Amino acid sequence: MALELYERLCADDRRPSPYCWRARLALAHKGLKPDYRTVKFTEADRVAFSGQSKVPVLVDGEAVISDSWNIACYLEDHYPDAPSLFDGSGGRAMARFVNLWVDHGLQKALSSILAPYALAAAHPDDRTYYRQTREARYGESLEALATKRAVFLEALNPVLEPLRQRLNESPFFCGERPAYGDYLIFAEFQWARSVCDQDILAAEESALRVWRSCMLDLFDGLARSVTAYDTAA
Ligand SMILES: N[C@@H](CCC(=O)N[C@@H](CS)C(=O)NCC(=O)O)C(=O)O
Repeated sequence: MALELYERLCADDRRPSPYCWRARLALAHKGLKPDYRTVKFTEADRVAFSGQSKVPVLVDGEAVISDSWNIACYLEDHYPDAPSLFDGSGGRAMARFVNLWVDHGLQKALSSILAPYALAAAHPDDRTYYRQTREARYGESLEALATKRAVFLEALNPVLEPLRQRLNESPFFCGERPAYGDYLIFAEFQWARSVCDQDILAAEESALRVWRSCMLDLFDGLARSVTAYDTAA
């Protein structure tokens, strides 16, 4: 049956959306290879069949699933014989917590740094939309936001501390092998390397860089295979 993942398309065929990377990696973990359908920001009508306007959207035969968390749960529940994303109900609850922490913590800290870069990485057809929506969100111009990069980088530092400490305990956040918690966190750094020509982890001497490199190697280098600035990460 047809398996299709609708995901964000940016300039130079970039696929930066962290939400879409969550779904890409969850599918790969389950050994599933979808056909990718690309959607620009200004083409929300292309996913209107899902009853909402955002990506990712997964189509699996008759089933249509939007929202990255719903997609992960759908894959876990409908492909139980493939490797588990959560490792049980306690693991699912913990992954949900990581999901919420990433959305409200790590992603917020990164987005102030990345938004100005993401404007240049947006598809040319989407740049006006991106500027208008993001400047409304931040309450200032993207150029004004960019002047505060050093302040935002300093604010990111303590947010990364639990990640550094956890990775001193095991090679992956989820233990000896990667699982959905790793994908949730990695997707943010994949976003960063897709839009920003300056490595967000350049100053890191911790296991975080080693982990990112391992994540880039997963699934025959799935995350390495797309257009990104930081090809050496
Ligand atoms: N909670 C959703 C969020 C999805 C989301 O925000 N996707 C972005 C990907 S770029 C989007 O479609 N944004 C539309 C917009 O900003 O207009 C999820 O986890 O999938």
